[in-house]
Amino acid sequence: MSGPVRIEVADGIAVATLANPPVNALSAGLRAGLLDALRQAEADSTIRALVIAAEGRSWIAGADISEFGKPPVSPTLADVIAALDASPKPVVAAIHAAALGGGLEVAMACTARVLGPRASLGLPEVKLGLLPGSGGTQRAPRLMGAAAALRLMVQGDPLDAKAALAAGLADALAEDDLLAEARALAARLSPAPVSVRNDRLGSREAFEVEAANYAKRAAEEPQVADCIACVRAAFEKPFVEAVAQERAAFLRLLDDPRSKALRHVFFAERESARVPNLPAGTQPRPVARAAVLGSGTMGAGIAMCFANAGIPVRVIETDEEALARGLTRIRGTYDSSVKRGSLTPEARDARMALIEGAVGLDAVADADLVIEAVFEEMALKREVFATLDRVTKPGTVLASNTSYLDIDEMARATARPGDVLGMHFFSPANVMRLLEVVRGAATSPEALATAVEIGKRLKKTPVVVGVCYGFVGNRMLARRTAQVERLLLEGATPDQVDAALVAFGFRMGPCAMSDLAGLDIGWRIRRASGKRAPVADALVEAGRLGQKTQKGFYLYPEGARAGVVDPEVTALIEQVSAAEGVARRVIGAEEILDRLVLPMVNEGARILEEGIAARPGDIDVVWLHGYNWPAWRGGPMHHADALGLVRIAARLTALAQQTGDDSLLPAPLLARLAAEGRGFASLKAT
Ligand code: 3H9
Repeated sequence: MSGPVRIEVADGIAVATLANPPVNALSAGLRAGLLDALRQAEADSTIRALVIAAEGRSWIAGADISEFGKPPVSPTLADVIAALDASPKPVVAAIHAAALGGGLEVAMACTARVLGPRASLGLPEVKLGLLPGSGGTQRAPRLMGAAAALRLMVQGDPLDAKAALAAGLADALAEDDLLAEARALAARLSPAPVSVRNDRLGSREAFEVEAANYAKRAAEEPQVADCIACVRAAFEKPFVEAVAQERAAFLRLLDDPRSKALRHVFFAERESARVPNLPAGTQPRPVARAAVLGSGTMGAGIAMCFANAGIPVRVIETDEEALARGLTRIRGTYDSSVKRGSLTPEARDARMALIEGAVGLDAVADADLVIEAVFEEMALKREVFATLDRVTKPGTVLASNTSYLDIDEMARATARPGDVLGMHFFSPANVMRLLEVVRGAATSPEALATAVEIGKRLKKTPVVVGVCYGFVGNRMLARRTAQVERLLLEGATPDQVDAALVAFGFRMGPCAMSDLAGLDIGWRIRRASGKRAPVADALVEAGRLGQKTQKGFYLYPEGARAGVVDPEVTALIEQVSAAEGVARRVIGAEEILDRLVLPMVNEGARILEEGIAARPGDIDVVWLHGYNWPAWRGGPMHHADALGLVRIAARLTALAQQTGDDSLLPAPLLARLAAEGRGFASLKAT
């Protein structure tokens, strides 16, 4: 049989093998193939039972997410599941790998489930802003109990084979021959639909206790509230009515902008990992050893990323004292993880054993990749790259962790600019997932592929960007920071500015963030480039450097983490406004939000037009993983599309007029797309 489902019959048992690469998503073809297999088994009197097996890295990864929002194509998943449920012959799922979402729903509609050792079973729909929509909210409670089923759905993380078996989701674990065991089980079973059993639901009390754990999330995430309501319906309604409730909730959530944003994120994250314009067949160079220059906050964090990934790394400093400080810093971070219980002492020791300290640049000689994290000063960087060129072996990838500076200028300090690129980690480097991989004018495809590959090995989300001041993330952030300064000068207070972004979904506002990072960082950068920010400068000059001095935009009495409003700051800002000749006024939350977010979108449009980012989704991924943009808002460019570019262009024009700041005028690309009635997402197709 052609198509994604192959059927073989032997000894009265039919085995339907699914092959729909890469992950066996339940596309229309796979659904039709499954239904055909079921019909064939039903119609053929020589077939006693059916086994559903699959090839590839997943058993079934769930519904085909790319079909969501498009007109439904028959047969639907509901049709397939209804047919499984009503099958007059037993059906056994032989699960060798991930059965997720709709995949697990298919498995749960079978008579029994046999797992291979690498199987994993989960209902991750909440992560896409959805709930299991093909009976999962009713069958999972009937197999594993309502409380455990709710936990599986709300947490969204899969169970491994042993845990799934222990939870009651599966009937057997096959250590050797999965198919043989599934066939043997199929031969002796009779059909027994999960939908009609209620013996394992567990107590209503236990379920309500579990549900109470998610009260806060349910208030913020509609899909969590729906999971709770649907599982509760398993106690209160007949199966068919509860499934109808689940279906209605699924369709409502599918249309919710928050789910659309989360689905966009799913695809944008995967697309950003594909490097644009890389010649076919480009191979990354092997990296067995790395070296990091500098053991300050960034250098130490980067070295830990390598050790965490099992890659030996040498940390290089200019003198013994600095090196000792750096290694103590690393050890201290691991020690706190051990104290928190997130790392075992053995794992800490194993990681520390991969980190070797050395003094002097000669120690990079055997490294396959060197990342410099020295002071942000071009003259120093040039000197470092010139030396690296001399002391490293041919083919070593030479990377800078600079946040702003020109990679091409650093590359020109070497005789091998093809090996030079940027690897911009975000602080804290051992925690933040974003890695901006900066492609210089001369960077070779192999060096670029190596940096991206190593980023994946470090469990980062690499995004390839071009050379410009601040690359993608910091360049856009600068637009927001400039607006924070203007808003404060014109009448807003730090807590009003922060509240607007927190209400939008950020965990922290920009003023609180500056206090955390230290106001002196921006101050030093401004001094070096001859720029001013009257409010922020005045705070630094008054000794208010942020949390480390217990006062910045806010007060931090006795080292408190959350700042409190300080009337002294309000008075100071008012003085600065007067000195700058800026009249203060009350600024509403809506204007604050527009002025913080829309100039960033505008800069994103310029970044796209200049080719600094290849795709709007890449910009979104940068903001999601480098700056904690709320995932359910999809990233700045997705958010812009959701708001509508016509509206944004009009608002930016009005803001430019109101403030006299021409940089707020719509960027040409934004203006053009708005005029054509298009969004950033449409750029993919052109
Ligand atoms: C659902 O089931 C709803 C139902 O309850 C009700 C329905 C009515 N659809 O991640 P990878 C693509 S909601 C379409 O790099 P890995 C992915 O885009 C669904 N495409 O592989 C990528 O494409 P490309 C619930 C999908 O080995 C390629 O496959 N299920 C889907 O690192 C490889 O993906 C989920 O949420 C999909 N469902 O990880 C599970 N899944 O190569 C989502 C993947 O063009 N999937 N693709 O970039 C995953 O978590 C991971 O993909 C998985 C494999 C763990 C399976």
